[in-house]
Amino acid sequence: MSPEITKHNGKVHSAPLRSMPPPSSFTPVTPHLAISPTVSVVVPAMNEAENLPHVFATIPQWVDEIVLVDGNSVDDTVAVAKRLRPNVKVVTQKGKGKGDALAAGFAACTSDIIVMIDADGSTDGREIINFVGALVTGADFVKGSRYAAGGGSDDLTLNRRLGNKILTGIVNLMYKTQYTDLCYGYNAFWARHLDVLDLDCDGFEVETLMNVRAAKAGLKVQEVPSHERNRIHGESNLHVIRDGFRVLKTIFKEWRRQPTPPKPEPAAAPTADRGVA
Ligand SMILES: Nc1nc2c(ncn2[C@@H]2O[C@H](COP(=O)(O)OP(=O)(O)O)[C@@H](O)[C@H]2O)c(=O)[nH]1
Ligand SMILES: [Mg+2]
Repeated sequence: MSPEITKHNGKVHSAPLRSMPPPSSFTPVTPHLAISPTVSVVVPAMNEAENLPHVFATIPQWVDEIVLVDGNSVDDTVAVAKRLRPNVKVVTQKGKGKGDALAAGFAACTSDIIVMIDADGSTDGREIINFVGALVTGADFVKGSRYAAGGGSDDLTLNRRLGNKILTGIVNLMYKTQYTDLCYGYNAFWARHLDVLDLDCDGFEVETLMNVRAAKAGLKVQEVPSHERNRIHGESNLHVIRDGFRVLKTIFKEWRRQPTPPKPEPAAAPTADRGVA
């Protein structure tokens, strides 16, 4: 609830609201909650035709825009996406890798909030509300965590678990963060912070880069619990050793980089109050 709104004797006093958008600009997202910002969901997908029906079925209808970033798939990924959601925005990535795909997808988004989920069925679109809820109540950047209370994973092998734990520990030490999970593909943020993230990497180090840059810029980062499922069809494109080293290199490279200062929240733009009703 916005600090300007007070409740007294069961009555809501909403008199001196700073920049409350008109009621018509609020979208109901649950029976108890309506939000004013618009929401884009970015889905990087490389040969995920079989998984997309499951993934798209979990994305709530109130999401304003779905951006599918196709990694030059050789299956029917794009055709299936268009059949499922005729208004899906399809972006074909020019380079290679998940990082390159996300950068292209983020650049194509037109909403106030950007959420990223995977196309393999491991991340559940029904959790999007938790990420958006954290953003509209004050967070700048929201990380899904499989290790926060209420989270979990069916998809973490022993190697991945160990690698993620060590890499998370290094980031926490170097950047004074309290992250419980580093290499997870479910995150959300206000689009105005794209400059802070300034993605310039190719591969699976992308989530680490985002988490480190968000911390270095002093963004208000919040973790929400998330449950990762097994990919439904197909094989993972991640190689634990190769990609683990890419993550490690990213962590150390970022140490020397000057952070980009975040943009302040706009005071009174039409969709800018990011209010909750
Ligand atoms: N567009 C695009 N998507 C990718 C690429 N590499 C991985 N992805 C997608 O990123 C998500 C996570 O990849 P995945 O292989 O499942 O890695 P894992 O979840 O770490 O095992 C899936 O939706 C993939 O289809 C890529 O090079 N381009
Ligand atoms: Mg996966």
